[in-house]
Amino acid sequence: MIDMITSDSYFYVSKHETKKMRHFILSTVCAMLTAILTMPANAQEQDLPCGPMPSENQLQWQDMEMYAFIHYSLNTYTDQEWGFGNEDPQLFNPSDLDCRQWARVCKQAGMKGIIFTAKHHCGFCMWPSAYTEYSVKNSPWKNGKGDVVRELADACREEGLKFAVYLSPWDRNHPAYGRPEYVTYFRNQLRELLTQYGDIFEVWFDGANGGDGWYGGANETRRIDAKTYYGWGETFRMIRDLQPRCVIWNDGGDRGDLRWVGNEAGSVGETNWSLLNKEGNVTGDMLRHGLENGDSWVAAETNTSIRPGWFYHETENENVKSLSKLMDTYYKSVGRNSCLLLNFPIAPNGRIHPTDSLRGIAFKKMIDEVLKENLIDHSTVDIEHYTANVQWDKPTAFNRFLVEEDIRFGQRVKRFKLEAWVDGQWQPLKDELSEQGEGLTTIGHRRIVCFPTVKTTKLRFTITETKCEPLIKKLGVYLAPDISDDTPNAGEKHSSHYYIFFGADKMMFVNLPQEQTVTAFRYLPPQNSRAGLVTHYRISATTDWNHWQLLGEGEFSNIVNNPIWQTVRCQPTRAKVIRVEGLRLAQGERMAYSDVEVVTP
Ligand code: FUL
Repeated sequence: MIDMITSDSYFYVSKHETKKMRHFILSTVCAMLTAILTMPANAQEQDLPCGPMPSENQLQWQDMEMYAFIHYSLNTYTDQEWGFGNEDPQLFNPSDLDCRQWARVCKQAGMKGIIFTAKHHCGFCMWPSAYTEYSVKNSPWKNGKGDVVRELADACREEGLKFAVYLSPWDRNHPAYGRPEYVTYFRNQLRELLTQYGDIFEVWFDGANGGDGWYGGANETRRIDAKTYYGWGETFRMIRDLQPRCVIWNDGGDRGDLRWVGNEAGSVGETNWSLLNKEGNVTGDMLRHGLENGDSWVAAETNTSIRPGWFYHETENENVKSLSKLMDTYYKSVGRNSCLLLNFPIAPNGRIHPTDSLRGIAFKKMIDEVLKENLIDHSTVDIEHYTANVQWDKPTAFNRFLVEEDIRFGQRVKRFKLEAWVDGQWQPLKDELSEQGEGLTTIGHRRIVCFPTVKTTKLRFTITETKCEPLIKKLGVYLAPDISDDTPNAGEKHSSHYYIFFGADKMMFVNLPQEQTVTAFRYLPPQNSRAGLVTHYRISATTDWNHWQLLGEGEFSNIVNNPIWQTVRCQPTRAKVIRVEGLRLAQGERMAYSDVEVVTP
C-alpha cells in the first residue's frame, strides 16, 4: 500500500513501506497520468542529497533547455569568422537592423533567451563602451548614436526572453592585450554590460586565442596563460556581486557554473554527468561526459550554429541545417541532460536570414509535435522495485522514451534498461543515436532515447545501476513523426574528384581534370583529429607548372573547434593545378584534408 502526500508539484510516497518499497508511483496530475519516482515522505531534506547538487541559478538555467546565440560584428561585413582587430568600424552600417525581428524569431524557435556577441575576438564593441573608440559609436550606423546591446536587451524584455552577453577575453584590437592593463579594461567593459542592460542570465567567456592580432598596430603574436592572466577569481566575484542570478560559462580558466561539451557540432556524450572536479585539468573526455564522481556541479551546455559558421556568410545560405539535423541536435543535447545554445547569425542587412528563421521555427514545431502526446497517459504503470512496467490495452506504436530525474538533490542514475514486449518476449531497445554501446547511461534533467518504431502493449524501464535511491520526476513515451524525407544537410557534401598529391609534408597539389577558371577554393579539414589540420594557408594556381598566381593567403579562423568547409575566394583565375601550402598546422608535421573543392563561375 502506498501513501501519497501532495507537495507543490509532486506526489511523494510514504516511507512506511519497507526498504523494498515501490519506487515509482502513478499519480493523476491535472487529470494526466504522470509517472513519478518517489521521495520518502518522512525523509528529511538532508537525507536526499546525493553528491554535489546544482545551485538555484543552475537549476533555473537547466529549465531553460534551449536559448539562442547571436553572432554579429564587423565579421558580418568582412565575411570572416575571426576578425584580426584592424577592421574598419565604418563597415558597420546595416540598412535594416531589427533586434525585435531577432527576438521574435528566437522566441518562435522555442528559445528562452539570447546570448549576444557584445564583443567578439576582433574587439569591436556592439555597445558604445566608454573605454574604447573601437565600437558602434565610431560607425556610420545611426550616426554613431546606436547601441545594439541596448536594442537587443529591450527587444528580449518585450518578447519575454532572457538576455545574456558574450564578451571575448581575447581582444585582437586592444594595444594592451597580454598586459595587466588589459584585464582592467576587460573588467571595466564587463561592468558596463552587467550594470547598464538589466538582468543578465549568463556570461560567456570564450577561451579561443590564436595568439596573433593587430593589437593597436603592433601586429604580432601574444601568448598568455589563460588560467592566470585574466584573474578569473576576481572577475567571478564581480559578476556574483553585480548579477547574483547569472550563470558563468568559462572554458579558458577557472571553473564556471557551466562547461563546454568539447565540440561545436551540437552533441554531448550519451553518458553525461553534470559534474566535474573543481581543480585540475579538464580533458576532452570530461567535457563530453562530465565526471561520474566529480566534486562540483558543472552542467553541460551544447553550443552549435544553425549554419556551418557562427557568423553570416552568403555562401552558406544553402547550408542551413536541415530539420532532421536540428532534431538530431535536440536529442543529443536537451535529450542528453544538457541545454542547447543554438546560434542564429545576423545577415549584413541586420536581420536573421529568412531560411534560418523558417528552419528555426520548423524546429520548434517539430519538437512540439514529437512531445504532443505522452502515451503513458493512456497506459497503466505498475512499479516493482526499480522497474516501471507500462501496459496498454491495445497495441501502441512509439519510438521515443523520455525520463527525467529530480536533479535538485543530485544526479543519481548510472544505467538503465528499456525493453519492449515483441513476439512473446522482452526485446531490448537501444538508443539509435548512441555512439557508444546501447547508450542507456545517465539521465539527469532529461534523457530521450530514440529507437525505430515498435508497436506493442508492454514496455519495461529498469534502473540497473544508481548512486543513491533514484528520484525520477517524469516518464514519457512518444511517437515522433518520420522526417527521413527531409532535405539532407547540404553542408555535409563531399565532392572530391580531383587528382590530389603531396609535394612536401605541408604542400598539396590539386590537379584539375582540365584547365578552368577558378573563383574559389574550398577545404574541408580532417573531421576526427587535429593532426594535419591547416590553420594558416597560402593557395596558388598555375596552368604550366612555371608561373604561379596567388589565390589567397591567410588564417582559417576557428577551424580547430569548428572543422567545417573553409572557402577562399579569389579573382577569376585560370588554373590547371592548385597548390595549397599549410603554413601552420594545428598539430603534427604533415598537412591533411577530408575533402577539397574548386569553385568555377
Ligand atoms: C568559438 C569562437 O572562437 C567562435 O568564433 C565562436 O564565437 C564560438 C561560439 O566559440 O570558440
